[in-house]
Amino acid sequence: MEGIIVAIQYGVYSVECDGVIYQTSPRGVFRKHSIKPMVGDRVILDEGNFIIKDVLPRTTELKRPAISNVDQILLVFSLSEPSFSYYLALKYLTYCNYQGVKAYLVLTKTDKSLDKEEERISKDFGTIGIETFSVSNLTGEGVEKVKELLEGKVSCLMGQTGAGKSSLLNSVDPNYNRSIGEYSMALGRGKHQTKEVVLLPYLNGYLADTPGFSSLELDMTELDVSHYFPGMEEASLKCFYPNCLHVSEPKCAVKEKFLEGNIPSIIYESYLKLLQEIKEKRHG
Ligand SMILES: Nc1nc2c(ncn2[C@@H]2O[C@H](COP(=O)(O)OP(=O)(O)O)[C@@H](O)[C@H]2O)c(=O)[nH]1
Ligand SMILES: [Mg+2]
Ligand SMILES: [Zn+2]
Repeated sequence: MEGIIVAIQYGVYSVECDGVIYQTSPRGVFRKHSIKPMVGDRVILDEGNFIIKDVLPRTTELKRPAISNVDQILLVFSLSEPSFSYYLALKYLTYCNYQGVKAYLVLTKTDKSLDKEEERISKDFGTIGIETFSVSNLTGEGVEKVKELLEGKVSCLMGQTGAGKSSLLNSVDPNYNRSIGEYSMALGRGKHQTKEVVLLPYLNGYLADTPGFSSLELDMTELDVSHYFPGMEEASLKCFYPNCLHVSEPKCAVKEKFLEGNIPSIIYESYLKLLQEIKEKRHG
């Protein structure tokens, strides 16, 4: 019978089949062929001993967080503690694009935003085709809109520790009872509360809570970034030089679009910063 791996904890694989959770393990032969089942995998359980006997082909596969078959990613960023970073948000968005998974920006802690910062951010990201949702897990404002987005999909929450991912899950359904990390002022960052990837059932779909991380190492080249940075995909195909990095090359369609269009300069500056970071990492 077919099921889905919803959690892997201490070598125990939890597989959900028609609402029933089976605590099982993969067939020994997987290890020999170095197939490592992951959370999100659609699997076939043996009818006799309930061992995982087959892993069905994946539609998508993310390494960090390790999860497969995700339909959409909700990039959760808080407006304060930690404060919003255009650069980080764009870096994550580039990663999602590169992985071929549709991503949305979810801004949390609107109850703490003084100058309606979320409206400006939402407008800025709209110029590069990114849809933004704003929520407060404290007042519940904006949560209904997020719920609509989740129905019938496998959605993965991603973002910095302390951004409010687990809180958002509890806002969506208090029965999840996800443990919430206290944001530590002393450390300047939240404590790791969510330790592993888990899939929670939600209205004909699933929601994945993931551990937050403070840095994201992109396994991408400069050329990858120059193509997958949000808003650049289409224009980058029209640049005169096929390997154009959109920095100072002539007849660059991306620079034209970004500098002459209404795209805020902070977005193009974030691109240059990301490009520089990748370059330094690759060339030492
Ligand atoms: N004021 C306010 N605090 C929030 C909101 N969302 C989360 N928090 C707080 O932010 C901290 C980190 O939340 P948590 O959900 O554990 O973040 P995670 O690490 O992304 O899962 C906790 O102290 C939450 O109470 C919000 O919308 N408004
Ligand atoms: Mg968490
Ligand atoms: Zn270019």
